[in-house]
Amino acid sequence: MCGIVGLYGQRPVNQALYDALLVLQHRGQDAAGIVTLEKRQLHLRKANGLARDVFRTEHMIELKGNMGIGHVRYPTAGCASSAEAQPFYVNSPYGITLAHNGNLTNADELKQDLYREDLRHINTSSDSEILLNVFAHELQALGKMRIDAQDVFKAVAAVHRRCRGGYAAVAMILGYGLLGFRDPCGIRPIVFGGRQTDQGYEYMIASESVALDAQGFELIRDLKPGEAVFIDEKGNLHTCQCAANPVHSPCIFEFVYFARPDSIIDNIFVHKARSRMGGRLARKLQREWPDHDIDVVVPIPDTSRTAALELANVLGLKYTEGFIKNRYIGRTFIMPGQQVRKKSVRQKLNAIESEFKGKNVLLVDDSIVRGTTSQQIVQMARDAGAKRVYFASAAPPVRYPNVYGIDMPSASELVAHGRSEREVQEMIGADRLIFQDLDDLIDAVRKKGKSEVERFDTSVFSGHYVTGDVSNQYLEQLELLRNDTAKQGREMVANDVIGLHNNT
Ligand code: PIN
Repeated sequence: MCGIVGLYGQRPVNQALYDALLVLQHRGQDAAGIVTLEKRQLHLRKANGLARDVFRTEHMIELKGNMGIGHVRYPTAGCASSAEAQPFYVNSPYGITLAHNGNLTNADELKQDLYREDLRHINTSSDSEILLNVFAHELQALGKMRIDAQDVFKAVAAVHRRCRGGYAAVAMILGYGLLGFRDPCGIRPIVFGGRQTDQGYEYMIASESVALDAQGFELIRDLKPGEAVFIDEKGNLHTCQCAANPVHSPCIFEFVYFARPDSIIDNIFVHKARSRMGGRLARKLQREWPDHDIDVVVPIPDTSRTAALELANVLGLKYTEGFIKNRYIGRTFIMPGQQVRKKSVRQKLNAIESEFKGKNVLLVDDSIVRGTTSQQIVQMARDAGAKRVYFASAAPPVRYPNVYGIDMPSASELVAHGRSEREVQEMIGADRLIFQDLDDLIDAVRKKGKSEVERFDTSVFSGHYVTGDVSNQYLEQLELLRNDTAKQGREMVANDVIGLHNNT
């Protein structure tokens, strides 16, 4: 999962892009990058780290120009080296730079085709570089000295025909304009908006509407699945449906956990969706456990608060903040050759004893993924004196890996993979565990059928992949790439190269 932003401005865009990346920082803390366009010259700064660490005054001064794109990375495919920070650039045709959120499920095949047929070299293991080169090749294949918006859309249509998976992207084509596009299932979110300034009209394209809000851009709308928007050099907006059979299937996990609660995705308020999740879960609890003995509802900060509050309201139970999160938890410094020390949950969260002592508490979290933090938190509640510790998850059990750009653990590391709910309850050590039902989650997000969304990508819960082309062989490869042992190996290589850090 990553955050992307593109800006067509009437004045320098460096500060506005930086501010947008800060607002999108929750989508990725691994690396950040900005590229701006000044006349016919690109200025690029990208590196590993948080946006605030990557961009110093000396970099900002160099990021000149009235148009630009930015990216914050959360690694999905590929390793975590700074060479994979985005945006990526190709000099031909015209000079194109691109930033991408998502994951291509046919990246290996595309890489081979690019090499053998399109005679293009891919220098990293990032599928974003692949996406850029497919787009560049298709634009080049038109064989034109000068292009217009329709040509750009033809190249996007070809990208949709060749690429599989989830992708939302922003790109700049030198001498032509700013482009945004979304995959034919609309899995990853992307919106665009505008604002009037004294100098003229400006456009922003971004992963989440919150990036627009923060700078006074009016949300125009989400890109439709398969759609592209193009703002030409003169500031004219062009839009086009570039996919043959778009079926809107946004990722439901954005609503469960990843997106900011103050964002609106596909016309759905994320905050409201989370609140409805709490309501649905409360009604399930009432149905299945009418004679419960819960004294108090305690959210596990931060995401679950919205659902936990509504759950407590519906059940008529007391809601209290029993865990305090350390906002200043920083990076773990490691010395050369030393293993990364994982920060324990106790360093991030601390229990307030008075809220637990002698009580039957219902802990609420947005989801249970690995179950490792859930288990530690249950133990913390017991240590703080809780009589009984119950646990509620606002999402169903996560049983399958994500292949569309969310950095989920491999299947074998998911606590609910191949386990019953009862077994998960035992693993995390709770006295009782209640999960949201998938139908309830869908209804909660869709506002009981009122939204235009046709269906959601619910693959991490159901194992059903909306693009219909995810083979067992692909999932097996993913298991090898993503399991902890593989990750540790890559981390050590990356640390040797960059000589520092790891944010845990
Ligand atoms: C964390 C939100 N949320 C908490 C992420 C823990 C799963 N975990 C997914 C629960 S925050 S575990 O609120 O945004 O800080 O199941 O993997 O242990």
